[in-house]
Amino acid sequence: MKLFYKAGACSLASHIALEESGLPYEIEAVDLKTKVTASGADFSKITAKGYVPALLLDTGEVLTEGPAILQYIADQVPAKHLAPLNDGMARYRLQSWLTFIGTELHANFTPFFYPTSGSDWKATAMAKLQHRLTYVAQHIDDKQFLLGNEFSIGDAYLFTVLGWAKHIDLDLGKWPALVAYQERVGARPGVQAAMKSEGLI
Ligand SMILES: N[C@@H](CCC(=O)N[C@@H](CS)C(=O)NCC(=O)O)C(=O)O
Repeated sequence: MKLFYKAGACSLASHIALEESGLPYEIEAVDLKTKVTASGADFSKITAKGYVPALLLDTGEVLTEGPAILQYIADQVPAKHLAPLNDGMARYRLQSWLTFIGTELHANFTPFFYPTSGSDWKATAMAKLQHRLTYVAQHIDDKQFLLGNEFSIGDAYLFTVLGWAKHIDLDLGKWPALVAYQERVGARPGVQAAMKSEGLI
């Protein structure tokens, strides 16, 4: 498998999942402005969506959309418990979290990363982030990880998105549970390896 990524972007979650899976994989950086990959390939031909993450499978197929990629990786290695088995409520709870992180957190960081975003949009997004992060902090308060005591792909995604707070005017210090969670997840060898490989630490 090969993961197309941009350092520190949402593709970091897939990178962490690959590390945690123990599966063999490669990575290739993408310049999202020019849509050219590190080896000089036209990224628009790999995925017409033009954004990361994109996972080139061993079959030659390309899978896009972070939550789908994360679940694909987890399902290759069920013994690693990166996602609950797809046979009951626990999996739907994970999907609920992946959707929440994607649409309520990730999407509300987006305006801060584009110079053309207006101040009204940013103010609305910041208010939503404050509200949603308070919800996450309350949920995580008595837990090690998003789903309880075991790390999952939900944590790979949440950790990645929380890492963006330092790039915008959002101090996570007001939620000690989130700061402790960030430290806990960030200390995992798989997370450290993915971050080192992207030049983030
Ligand atoms: N819906 C996509 C969104 C992916 C996304 O937002 N990717 C960003 C980086 S975090 C990107 O590549 N942006 C460049 C672009 O939109 O052209 C997913 O969940 O995978």
